[in-house]
Amino acid sequence: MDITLLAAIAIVVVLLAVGGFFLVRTRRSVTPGKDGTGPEATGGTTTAPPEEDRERDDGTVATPPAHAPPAPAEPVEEPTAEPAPELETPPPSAGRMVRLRQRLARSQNSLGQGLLNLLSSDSLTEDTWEEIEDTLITADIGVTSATQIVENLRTRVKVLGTRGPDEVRGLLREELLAQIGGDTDRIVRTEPHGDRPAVIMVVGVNGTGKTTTTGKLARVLVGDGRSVVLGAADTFRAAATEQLQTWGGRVGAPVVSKEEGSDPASVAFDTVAHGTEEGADAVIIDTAGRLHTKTGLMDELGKVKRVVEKKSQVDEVLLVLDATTGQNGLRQARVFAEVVNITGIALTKLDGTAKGGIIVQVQRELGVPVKLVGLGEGPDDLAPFDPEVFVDALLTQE
Ligand SMILES: Nc1nc2c(ncn2[C@@H]2O[C@H](COP(=O)(O)OP(=O)(O)OP(=O)(O)O)[C@@H](O)[C@H]2O)c(=O)[nH]1
Ligand SMILES: [Mg+2]
Repeated sequence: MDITLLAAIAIVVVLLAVGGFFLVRTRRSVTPGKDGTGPEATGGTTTAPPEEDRERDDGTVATPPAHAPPAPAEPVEEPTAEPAPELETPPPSAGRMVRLRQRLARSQNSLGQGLLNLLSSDSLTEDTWEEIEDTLITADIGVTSATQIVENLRTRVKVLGTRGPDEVRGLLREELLAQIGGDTDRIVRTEPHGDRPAVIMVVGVNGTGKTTTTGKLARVLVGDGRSVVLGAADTFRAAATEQLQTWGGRVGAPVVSKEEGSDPASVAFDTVAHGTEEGADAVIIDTAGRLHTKTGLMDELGKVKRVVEKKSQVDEVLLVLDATTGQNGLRQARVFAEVVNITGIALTKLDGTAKGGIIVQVQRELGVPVKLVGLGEGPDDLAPFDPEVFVDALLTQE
């Protein structure tokens, strides 16, 4: 009889525990930065605050899987924390582009060598100048800039008289640098402001490299000794969140996320809130890929930014452009600039195209500088853009 009563009580306790568990399931989750420190890394599931209290949520740990076993009726020992995986130490931002110079030389060298050969021809005929202009245009530098470069070179070659290889290289270097903007301000605004972090949004069409760039940028910042919180505001696909969590986990950057289909603006808002609570230096918000031609999706992006601005100023809106898409990239850039006021370009996949001239064209068209360049699929293949290193790699004799 006693045993039956005890069994009945145990069943009631189990049912209550399971019911309670589903009632309090956290809607926002923060995947810890896996460094074993900070409140997020305490392990286990914690009680979610009520919806209206979300902002004060200390962001404790992810939602458990729906098939989690019911909570045991009797107290059990606290599970021992998993051993913290070893965190990676990415290289700092300084010197990255020099380190990746070979990649640039490999992809852009044909342009540089083509121009140098033409300019070194015994006689610079009308046809040669035309060919020089065509070479520049083929490299996506844009007609206006190509014409300007050729005009300047013609004048300077005339003044110079003789043309040794060094002179020719020097002239071309100067002209290309002038078009790229040797002294343009390309600083990515990642400095915190008093008690709030720098806020960076990453936007662009599908597959350009947004998530990768977000992850790589987090590594750049961590390499420079900064603390970073990532926001998975691509809520279209659960895989997008996982992708970002992998990046964050490797360098100890927490990732704020919500279930698939959630409002991206609310994830972005919560990311800034969490970054502020944590005293992070910077938050980087990854957004879903969206076609610039889909008005509804572009409106949604505008909303994400406006909602974040209720919490904080947005310091950077980085448009991620795939260098291999050429003119189409420019069309995308124009529409994004209208909707969210782009402050910088991250030009990816520059390792996979000889059309590096797009840097010149996109800056000229948008009046927005290229700030970062992606030079490979490796985790540290993102570098602050340095025009001199770029032009020198272009003109390197292989
Ligand atoms: N070679 C090369 N590949 C890159 C570079 N940057 C990104 N990629 C690759 O581009 C592919 C797409 O990258 P993602 O970061 O997933 O692109 P995304 O813009 O987030 O994609 P969606 O979220 O689906 O819109 C991946 O295979 C990346 O490894 C780069 O600089 N060089
Ligand atoms: Mg993505």
